[in-house]
Parts: sequence; structure tokens; C-alpha cells
Amino acid sequence: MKKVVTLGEIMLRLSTQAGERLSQANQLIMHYGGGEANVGVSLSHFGYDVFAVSKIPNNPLGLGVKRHLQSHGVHTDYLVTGGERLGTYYLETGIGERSAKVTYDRKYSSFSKLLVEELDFDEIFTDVVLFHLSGITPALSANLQEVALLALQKAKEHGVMTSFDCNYRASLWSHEEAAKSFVTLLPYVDICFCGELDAIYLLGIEKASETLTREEKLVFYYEKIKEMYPKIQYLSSTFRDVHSASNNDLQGTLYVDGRLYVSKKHAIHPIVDRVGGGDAFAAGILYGVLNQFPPQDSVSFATGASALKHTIHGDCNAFTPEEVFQFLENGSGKITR
Ligand code: KDG
Repeated sequence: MKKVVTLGEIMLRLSTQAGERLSQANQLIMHYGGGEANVGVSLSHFGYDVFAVSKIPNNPLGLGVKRHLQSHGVHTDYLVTGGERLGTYYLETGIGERSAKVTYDRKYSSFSKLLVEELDFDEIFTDVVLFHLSGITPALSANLQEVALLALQKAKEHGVMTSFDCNYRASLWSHEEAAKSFVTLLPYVDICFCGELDAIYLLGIEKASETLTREEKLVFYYEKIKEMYPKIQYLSSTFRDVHSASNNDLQGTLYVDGRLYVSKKHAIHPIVDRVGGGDAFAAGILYGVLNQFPPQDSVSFATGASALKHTIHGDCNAFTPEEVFQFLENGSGKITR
């Protein structure tokens, strides 16, 4: 099996039951999540040997993280143990017209204290085909900015394909802080997940003309990004026409060799849980790229995988490639193709 590495915080998620407010809840539902680990879980179900790099506390929640990853077939050999606490987030579930709300409680987490000296990247990146990282990791602490940069540099030294999802989280850092960090990371990135707002606010690209279509605007941004970072081979993102917390249209895009490929539209209704939809999409693109699918198939597969994620609870997607293909094939009421 081919080896894949992800680096990021794995968090405890505590969510309200549908129709309850966090401030009034007396029962919370437990899941584990984390942008990069969610991508890893998907890729594990797609048949890859995934290794999660992270830091967890030596307590029952740290053990819970290990069990969560292992239950999805993700290897935990590179989890460093130490620090004080597991990063946590609370999710007030959205319903109808009311959107979901995330409250972070992750300051001083074990992962935020991870140091470069605690990781042996030469060992980690031996025989690896892909490394995935997101903009959440450098947002968490100055030492993690160092870890993220060294990880990308080392991955490239070892000839590993690198993937980076901008995953901007406004409650963690400002646009300016993110932009300063991303400019150091992107020269080492082969596959970048980045939407229109990321291009404008994080990569400093001027706004495209309003007369352009949505697809033309993306091509405009992606051409500029390619000029700035010529090593990036693939650029990808999703379009969401959000109708309400439980209803939206999802479309994916993939830009490669000067051409934008757009998936068919999935009308998702009802949405059971949208958290992790972007990670499921990213994993789908990575699966397509690693398997040298034609770009149109990669983006169709990824968007199908993401649409499926919206139908299940929790942050992780746990569908096999066969199930994604079957879903696309069925063209059930949920998909407009
Ligand atoms: O993409 C989903 C993630 O946002 C979620 O799993 C939690 O990693 C998380 C974060 O930092 O928000």
C-alpha cells in the first residue's frame, strides 16, 4: 500500500443535538475531527496507508484520538504524546435557516506545543507518496509555523508530492498573519486547495472583474497564483450555493495545465452534517491525482465524495471508492448530473 502522511491537530468535537443551542444544551455528542486528519481518514478508506502526525495528551482523550484514527485504519506511530490538553471545539448544529456555529476551546493544546525537535521528518517521509497539510496548523502557534515549513521542505527533499488546503479560520488569525505565513509555505506546494476569497485576502491577488463568470474568475485567480508559485500543479476548490443550513448545491473545480474542470452540481438536501465536506473533497482530488485519473474524473469523484460526507454525522468521510462511484452512478434524487 502507498504511504501518505498528514500533519495537523486532531480535536475533540462536542456538538449539540439538532435544534438545541449550545448555551442551553445539557447533552453533547462526541466526535473526533481535525482538517488534515479528516483527509487522512478518507484516504485510508480509499486504500492508502495513512500516517497522522500530531501531538496528543497522555490522558483518556488522547487515547480516544488514537482509537478513533485506528478504527479508520490510520496509523498512529507518529503521534507524539505530551502537553496538557486535547484541543476541543463545540458545534452548535445548524438547522433550516439557522447556520451552525463553531466555538473553539483549543488554546494551549498539546498540538499547539509541538516542536520541530519532536519529529524526525527523514524517517516520516521515507517512501511516502503524498503529504497533506492545511492552513489551520500554522495558525495555531509560532512553533507550528516552523513545523509546517520544515515539514513541507523535508517532504520536497524526499521527493514527496505535497498538498496544502488554505482552510482559513478567521477565529485563529488575521488575513495578514495568514498571508505572511502562506507566502513561505506555497513555494513547496504541488496541490493547493484555494478559493476566490483565499486568492484575494490571503494571496494578495487583485479582485477579478465582476463581469466575469464564476469559473472565469477562478481561472483569473489561478493563472495569477501559478505565476507567483510556478511549482503548484493543481489548484482546486468548491463552489457552494448555500440555500440554508440543511440545503445547498455543491460543485467542485480542478485547474490543471491551464484548464478548469468543473463537476456536475450536487443538490444536497437534507444536509446531515457539513463539517469536513471540504476535507472529503480534498481527499477525493488527491485520490484522483494519485491514481492519474483524467482531471474531469478527479473532480467528479471528489465532489461526489464530498456530497456523501454531507449525509453522515461527524467530521470524517468513511466511504470506499466503490461506494463513491456507485453514488455517482446512481444519480439518485440527491444529485443533479
Ligand atoms: O474541516 C473540518 C475541520 O474544520 C474540523 O474537523 C475541525 O480541524 C478543525 C478546525 O480546526 O476547525
